This record gives sequence, structure tokens and C-alpha cells, in this order.
Amino acid sequence: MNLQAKNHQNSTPRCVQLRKLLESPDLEFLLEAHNGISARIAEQAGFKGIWASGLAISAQFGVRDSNEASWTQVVDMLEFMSDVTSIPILLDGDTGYGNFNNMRRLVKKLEQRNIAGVCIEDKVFPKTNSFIDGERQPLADIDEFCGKIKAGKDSQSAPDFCIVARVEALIAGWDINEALRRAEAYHAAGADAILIHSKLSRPDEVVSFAKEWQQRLPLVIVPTKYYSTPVEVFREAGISLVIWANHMIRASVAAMEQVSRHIQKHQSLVQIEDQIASVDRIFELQGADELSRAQQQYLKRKQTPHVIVLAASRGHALHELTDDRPKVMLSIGGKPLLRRLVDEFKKQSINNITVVAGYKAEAIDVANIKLRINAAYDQTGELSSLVCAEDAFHDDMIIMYGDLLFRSYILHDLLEHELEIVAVVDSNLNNPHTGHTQDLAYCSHPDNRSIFQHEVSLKCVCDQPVPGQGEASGRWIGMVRFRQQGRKWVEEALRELQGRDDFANLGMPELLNHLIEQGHVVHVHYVHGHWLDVNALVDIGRAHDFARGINP
Ligand code: SPV
Ligand code: MG
Repeated sequence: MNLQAKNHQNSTPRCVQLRKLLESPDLEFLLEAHNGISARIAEQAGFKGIWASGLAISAQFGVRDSNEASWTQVVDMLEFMSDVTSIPILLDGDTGYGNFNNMRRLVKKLEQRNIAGVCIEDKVFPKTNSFIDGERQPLADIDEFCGKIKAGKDSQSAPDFCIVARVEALIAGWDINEALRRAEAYHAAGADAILIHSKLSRPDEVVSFAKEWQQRLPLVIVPTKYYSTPVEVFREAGISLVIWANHMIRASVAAMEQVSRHIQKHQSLVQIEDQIASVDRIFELQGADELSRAQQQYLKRKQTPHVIVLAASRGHALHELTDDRPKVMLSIGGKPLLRRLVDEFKKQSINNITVVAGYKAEAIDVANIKLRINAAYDQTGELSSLVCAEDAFHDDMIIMYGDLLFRSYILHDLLEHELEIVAVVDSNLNNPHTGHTQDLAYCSHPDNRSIFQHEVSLKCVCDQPVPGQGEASGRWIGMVRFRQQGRKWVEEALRELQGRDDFANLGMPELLNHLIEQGHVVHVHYVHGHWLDVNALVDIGRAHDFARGINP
């Protein structure tokens, strides 16, 4: 569901919703909002409607509540507010931004943006906020204002779009009779509700007005100045709608002042961090989740595998080089091995990288990886580490050793395969740069090094030459990809192997061999050199050369 679609969550048109609020026998409430995010917050807080306050919208622009922001700027902001909400928005439309003709255009533009209604006040354009020299502000001519109401009503296309007429007589220092006279005229002109405004710190004026008014039209109030009045008083007086008119802007100003002063003074974010919304909360309010889902649906991006890197071992053969760090943090050509690996993944747009660490895990400071810890790294082997990353298993995953260096094409070419299990085997058994004898790969066919390669499968991976198997076809380099069913088979194999007493000693070759014994085909992707692993001190010099582009 995108944010726009969200608007249809409540299938009742928003102007109908607003009309229901105005006409409901219960006391209802609107909360001020002044931009998209505050509107969303108001809706999430449970409000059934929003007051798009002129004071707050002008304030968030940093201008005065005196029609300094143009009406189109206000309407643009309303569009953002409307797009991210599904509850009705009542615009504080000041004086309608001009005469009857401006009012007609305003109503049309508001309806186009799914705004449920507009409140206009009987003052003169350009108006000023009612709480700034209210008495000195001239009131509109009653007939002229009635013409504006009529023009607005005649130009609305949805029958339930609401026009609220705001009576400023009490603000301007007139008595209740003038207020009633005006309200009556606005009622006759077609207004859907009357907003009676007061600047007293007690509700007396509005309560007396309500008594006289006798609910001839729904009555709306803005208790900014008489805020301490319990809402029960309004309920008893027969008020329909209360507008909490400026509390979101005031709350955000107070928070911003506090935070900005603190950061300026302390040059630190430490105390502040827990007091402010998390970045994730901002993403949530922006609807980031929905965009991720939409990307999956519409952006047919090349799917890349997840990678699990086994990096728990110390690398004893590297002696004091690994006193304070695991092998994968050894610097090769100025960059830790693990960083080099992550860079290789990035080149192939692989971003989901899980590293299983163990020995000196705290020394691993490579960004953009998820860390899993095999706490028993010194008594267990690779499969125990792999189990620590089971939560990161994916329908397309590559499992590899953390001490590998390889030319980029090896990973790139592995990504081209669509088979369920593909292991990378180096057919160059004389590769001088991988001098140890581990992980000999016995395959169905040797590497014929032509582009018309047979389908080759792995028969087994062994540490030692296997009698009766003939020549090994190469060496498994410590990189294998599992797709679709392959993941399930790995999970099953791990379950089965975990039943063995010697599970703690098992490594990746045992996993591959088990899969083969279970009848699953482990396909072979042959390479011929162009990689090395770092196991012993002699490998370090080679690794530096490799990093500098000197070939193995
Ligand atoms: C507004 O919120 O802009 C209003 C209400 O018009 S008041 O500021 O109380 O006049
Ligand atoms: Mg206003």
C-alpha cells in the first residue's frame, strides 16, 4: 500500500468524515498539524481530524501569520499533509485569501487535494493572528462575508465539503449580540458550522454564546487561551468540535530549542540521543517500509546472494601477527583481509554480508557487515561457526572462508550459475601460491579449460589424496554457492551432522561430502589460479603481491 493509497484506507470520503465530526452528538477534537510529518503523527495519535492552522503553517515557514505565505504555498503544504493521511483536514483559510472570487478558486483547489473543508474568518485581507492586537483588526462587512460563504458553497463539487464561518466579533471587542448577529447571517448564507473565537482565559464568552446559539449549526471552538477549562464544560455547553490549534508547532519549537541549545553548548550528542526520535522512527513516518516493498515489486533489480564469511579462527600459524586480532583483520596491502573481501562483494553489488567471528571478534571493525559470534571458536570447527549464522541463511547464499583473496572475476562468474550447489575448484594443483594440500577436490571430470566445459560434479573434498580416486582434479578454494533447494539441503545436512559426536570438529569439506552422500549434486565451477588464502607466514608476502596485482 503506498502512501497515496493509504488515503483510501477509510473509504468514507474525507469531507463526509468531517461533516460527521461536526454533526456528531459527541464532542469531537481536531489537532493542529502544519506539514506532512506532523499530520501523520496526529493521525497515528488517534485524532479523527486535523486543523491545518494558519499560525502553525506560517510559523513552520518562518513567516508571520499575516498572509505572508501565499495561498498557493499553503495549498502545496496541504497536498503533502493530505497525501500522507486518511483523516479529514480542515484548513484554517484565514479570510479566504481575497474576495468571493478568490474563495471560489480556493475551494476548487482544496477539493482537488482532498481537503475536507475550510474555515474562513470575518476579517479583512491581509489578516493578522487574532491574539495580536485583536481589537484593532477590522471585521469584514457582513454582506461581503456572506457573499464569500455563498460563493464557496456554490463552487464546491462534493456536497459534503464543509465551510466553517469563524466569528471574530468577540476578539475585536464587540459583544455577544454582534457575534450572534453575524453567526445568524453566516448560517443563512449557507455555512456548515460556526467557529466562535475568544481570547479570554475563561470559557465564559463561548459558553454564553453556545447557550444563546442553541445548536442552530454545529459550534466549533479554539480554547488556546482558556486551555485550563475541562472539556466537560464544552460537552455540557453543546459544543460540537474543539480545535487544539497550535500544540504541534509549539511542541516542536520547544524540542528544537532545547536540543539545539544543548548540542551547541556541549558539542556532544550523547545526552540527546535517547531524548529524540530515532532515525528509524523518521523512516517509519516517511513510509520507508512501503518503498522497500514497492522496490521489490517494481524494480526488478538483479538479485544478489547473501554471503556468509567464516572468520572465527585465530590463524595460529601466523604466530604473533594474530596476537591482537583474528586472521581476517591482518592488513594486506594496507587493508584488512576482511575489508578486501567486503570490497569484492560490493563490486558485485552484494550488500548482505554476515561474518562469523570468534577469536578477538572485538577487533573486527569493518563497516556494512553483520557479525555473528562463535564463542566456542577454539573448541569447534567451521560447521559450528556456520550454525551461528543460520539466521542469515538465504535462498541464494555464498559461504566462504574469510582468508581468501581472489580476482574479481571468480565471484562474478560464480554469480552467473543458476544451479543449486556450485563449488569453486582451482584446477591448477601447481598453483604455487596455495602451497598447502588441503581441500583436494575429486571431480567427475578434469578441467578441460575450454569454453565447452562438461557438466562437472564434485565427488568429494579431502585433506589427503584419496587412494583409488585417481588424481585430484583441483582444490576447492573455500567458496560455495547454494541456491533455492540448496539452502534446504544445507539445513538438513547440518541437522544430520549435528547428531554426530564429532560435530565440533567438522569443517566445510564434511558438509560438502555429506551433501554428495545424500545424493545432491555439487556442481563444480573451475578456475585456474587467481586466488590464494592466507594460512601461514609464507602466504603473507604472496598476499601483498597479490593485492598489488602481481599474479598467482
Ligand atoms: C490558527 O491556528 O491559525 C488560528 C487559531 O487561526 S488562533 O491562532 O487561535 O487564532
Ligand atoms: Mg489562523
